[in-house]
Amino acid sequence: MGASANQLLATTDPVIANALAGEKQRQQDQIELIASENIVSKRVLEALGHEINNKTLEGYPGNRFHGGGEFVDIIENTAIDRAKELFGAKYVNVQPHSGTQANQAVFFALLKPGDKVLSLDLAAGGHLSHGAKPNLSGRWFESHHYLVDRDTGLMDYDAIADQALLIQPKLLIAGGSAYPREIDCARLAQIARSVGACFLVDMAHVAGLVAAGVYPSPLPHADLVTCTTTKTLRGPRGGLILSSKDGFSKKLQSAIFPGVQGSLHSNVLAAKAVCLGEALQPSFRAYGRQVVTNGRILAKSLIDKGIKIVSGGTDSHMVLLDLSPLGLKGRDAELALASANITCNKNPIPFDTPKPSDWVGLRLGVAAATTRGLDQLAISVLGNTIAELLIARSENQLDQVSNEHKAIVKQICDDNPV
Ligand code: DSN
Repeated sequence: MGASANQLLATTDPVIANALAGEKQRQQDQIELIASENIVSKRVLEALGHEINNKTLEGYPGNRFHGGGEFVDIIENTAIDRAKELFGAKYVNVQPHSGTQANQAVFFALLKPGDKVLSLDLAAGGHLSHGAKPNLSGRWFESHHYLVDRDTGLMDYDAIADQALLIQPKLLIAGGSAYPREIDCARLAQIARSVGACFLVDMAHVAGLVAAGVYPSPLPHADLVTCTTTKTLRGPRGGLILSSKDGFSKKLQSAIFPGVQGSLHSNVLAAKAVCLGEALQPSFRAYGRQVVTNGRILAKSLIDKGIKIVSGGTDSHMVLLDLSPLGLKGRDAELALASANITCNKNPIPFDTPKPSDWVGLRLGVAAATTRGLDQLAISVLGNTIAELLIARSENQLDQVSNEHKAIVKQICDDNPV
């Protein structure tokens, strides 16, 4: 029997082997609450680590620029068919290397430099690739952003309609990285139509919940939908473009290749096909239901302990904490949770300062924790633990509690192995 990949690295490249082993152990020992992360199956990992990685191909199935693509063609066509079935799409491109590149391709297909884009403000939960100033999308296009209601933290559709009328964007974008609530895509589609804009929904964070039928699908309303396969969809790092409308496929095919990408990533395509196949199984619907339940339980357990939650709750896997009543910054809160082996990230909240070190938000997500088996009870224990760590940090009492809380987290990790 030949040596496994890990054994080979252990003898030939111990620096990398040790870092990989350390990361694997870290994933077992820490509760992962970064909302964009998940734990993929061994089948997805098998596809990612397969020799198909060695294959270079440009173009699309049946029309490649290199020979020897017959097996990748099977894989790419299967991934497309599965994504169509899962999301009820007419058009799917599975080649984007990331969600950002999927969005870039949409910009490239639909807009000219200088055209106007209207999207959710970054601090209100939008994404860099939706026209944020430091991103190519914000440098090359005239980007405008809508906010959320200052009191409720919810999207204000009347205000968006007024802003769209004033700005007359060519592209209206919904979705992002930190908006925990359902989005009324039917209303946004109507707003887009009223000003002659195309409507793009970036469902990166909620794609798995849409697939599981526990979050409303944007497909019937949006002209185009992009997502990653990484987050709640529980697949490899990469993106998808989907549409249930006619008329975009030709432009989008050439926008991805040769527009913004060269050769495809054959192993990632195989892993996407595997994850999409898994998402079609009944067990994935059960997973999605548990994610949404766990998100609500996490929000409730924090609120019960007096922690302020942006928008007062969640409809998804994600909970956004407003730490300002505790006098804490997101980075301090991130470190406080890290002291008990809980991993998360500082985040801006609506109307927050642009300076990351001063952000007063903390974003938590339960997609990965749910995959490793945490149920309502474990999530509620975790919620109480998080609240106590934050309160202790705000009262400079963290040293007194973090050992006790580390033990609670260890028990949860031991009970739910990765
Ligand atoms: N957009 C980033 C996030 O949500 O964490 C990475 O995918």
